[in-house]
Amino acid sequence: MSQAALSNEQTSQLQALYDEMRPACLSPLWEVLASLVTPEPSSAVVAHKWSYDDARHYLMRAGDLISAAQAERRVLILENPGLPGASRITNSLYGGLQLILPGEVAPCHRHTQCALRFVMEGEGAFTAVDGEKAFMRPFDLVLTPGGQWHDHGNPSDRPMIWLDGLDIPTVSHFDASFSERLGCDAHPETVPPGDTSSRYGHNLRPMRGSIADRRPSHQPLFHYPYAEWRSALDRLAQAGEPDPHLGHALEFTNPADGGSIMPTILAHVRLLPKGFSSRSRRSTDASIYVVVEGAGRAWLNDAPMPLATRDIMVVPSWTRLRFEADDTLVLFGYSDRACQEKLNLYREENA
Ligand code: 1HN
Repeated sequence: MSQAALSNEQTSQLQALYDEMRPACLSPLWEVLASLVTPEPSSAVVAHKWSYDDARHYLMRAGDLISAAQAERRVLILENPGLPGASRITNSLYGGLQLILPGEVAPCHRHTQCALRFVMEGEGAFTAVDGEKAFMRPFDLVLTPGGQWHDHGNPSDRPMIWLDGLDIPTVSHFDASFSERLGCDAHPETVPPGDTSSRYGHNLRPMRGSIADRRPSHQPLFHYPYAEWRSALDRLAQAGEPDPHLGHALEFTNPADGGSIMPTILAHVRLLPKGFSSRSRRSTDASIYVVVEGAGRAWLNDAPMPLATRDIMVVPSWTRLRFEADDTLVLFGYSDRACQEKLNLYREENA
């Protein structure tokens, strides 16, 4: 509503009108316009950090009480404190910590939602995508793109824990969710582990239309091993100065088109050299960060957030953010930037 004050008489007559029209499913725009169309992003999402050890404690307790098969997926949702009960870490994205104990399986299913897995702990469990196993190590990134069958298994002798990042709220927003179970624990093995990385992981792809071109053409690659991204980051750091706002930063790309890993989610890693202080920036993509290595702090709208290894932090849209690295700080991050760019919504401001 504009600033011009309403008379008491007007207010009470309007209120009577609102009461009368409510059963007809009509309501006045002028009462809500300012909160619908804000001059800049205004979010219910709040900044928050989960300490890995605290979350792990509860996850292991859940592990004592329910099996992965019983739960279908044994996951603790990282629920944004500003969105209680909404099963989301930001308004568009979901985050959770999944535990799979030695010998367990998480049965095969597929759904519209796109998922990433970022390994927090353990080695030797696998995610199988369309019947191809990707054996996972700490800080590997594994994708289960929308529509592709996936199951998990842990043949190792240690618990395996990873961060799940999905676009569940985005898909819900469009009421476009489909899912189905395969009806057995594991998809029959289709190819040996590593087959997709051999075919699509070296800036080359099987000739389109040839019999070797067997993966979905829009989303072929699904394993981005830590050993590869970490050494790429090191080589980038040795090659030049850090970007003043981002440090040394690399986006994970989809080899099909050079764009983001999945249509709704962009993921990246960055390295901030010891002693580096980034300049402040803000962007419209609320982001989730995992501290892979090192220690330091983030400043969110001038409030400090200490960072230690394996901490998980969520930063709301349009929050001024900068980092200080006490030790070489390595971060993994994911956000809905890929989706916002497609909708021409993405904006950033570098101070
Ligand atoms: C899912 O498919 C997985 O496959 C994990 O590991 C978490 C949360 C909601 C919907 C689907 C998985 C999920 C999920």
